Amino acid sequence: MVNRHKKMGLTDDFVLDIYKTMLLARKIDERMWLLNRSGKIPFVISCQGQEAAQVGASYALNRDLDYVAPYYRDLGVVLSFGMTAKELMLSAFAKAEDPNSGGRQMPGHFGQKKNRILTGSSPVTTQVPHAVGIALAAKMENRDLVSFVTLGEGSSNQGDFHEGLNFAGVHKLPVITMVENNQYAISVPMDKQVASKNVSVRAESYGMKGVTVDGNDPLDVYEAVSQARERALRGEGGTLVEAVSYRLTAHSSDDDDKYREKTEIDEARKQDAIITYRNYLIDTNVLSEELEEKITKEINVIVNEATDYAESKPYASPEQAMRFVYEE
Ligand SMILES: Cc1ncc(C[n+]2csc(CCOP(=O)(O)OP(=O)(O)O)c2C)c(N)n1
Ligand SMILES: [Mg+2]
Repeated sequence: MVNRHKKMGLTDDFVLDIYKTMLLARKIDERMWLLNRSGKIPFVISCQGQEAAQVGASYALNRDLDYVAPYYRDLGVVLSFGMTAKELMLSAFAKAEDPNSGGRQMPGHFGQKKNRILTGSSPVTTQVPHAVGIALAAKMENRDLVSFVTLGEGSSNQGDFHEGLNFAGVHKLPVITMVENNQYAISVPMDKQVASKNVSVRAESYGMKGVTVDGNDPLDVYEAVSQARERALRGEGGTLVEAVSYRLTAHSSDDDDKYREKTEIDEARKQDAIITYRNYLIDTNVLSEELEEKITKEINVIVNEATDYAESKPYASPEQAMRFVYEE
């Protein structure tokens, strides 16, 4: 087995940490589905199938400095940037202590100032011009940081995507845009969304570099985003990264995905990075079965504690409903 991470100059601890964060995201997500189906939380929108892209990309960024404008599936991004399992569960239960919105927003509307996670809106792609704005500020203030924004491939057909990337291209702004191509926009498959072979080719029209990577391979994504970050800091402008994987769950807890064949999902599950990356770590002796058991136990404790904590906390008081809406 070729030890790719060593060739890339990455330590065993670092690549193991990527796996732990991916697994934590998956386990939180799976718990949320159980809570939803047992009537305890109202809504889930999953990261399942996209953890490798999300965590691989995040670990290539400076997680103490860079800004992120994530989209609703980015559990792996926000966990990497310091949001905790407890905080995510508080949001899922819509409790007052939820740092994202105090329980006001649907889950998946991430936002946390202390970790430089920009708050997002429900209309898809609005985060792109926001992230470009951060990149403009970074350039104007001569700060050595990048802004990182994600979206789905379906969302890359919205005007905000074109406007944001065009502006970033003209002004050579340090923004990395990652399209998480999971092959579907709710029920619409990729070939009914986009006529070009892939999304990354659009980069050329914005005068920036575009690259398509295997979204099931965290190291592939890591490499592409690292290079994008270096280019951005050298003043060479933005990059459009397209990470191709597959949406392993229905669009959301309210979607019945009968529009696609079960065999297609089964086939995609064979490429699930939670399995393939785990196998890579076993083959390169980073992970052993004992260590895996220990990690799984630790994550179970984190997820259980987060669930119990969030469930026991109070909802916001009715008087809070108008806060941040009207001047007080
Ligand atoms: C402007 C806008 N149009 C439509 C919607 C409804 N909507 C929410 S998610 C979604 C699909 C987006 O697909 P994609 O960008 O591929 O992301 P994915 O959910 O597959 O990760 C749609 C149409 C919305 N939120 N905002
Ligand atoms: Mg999609």
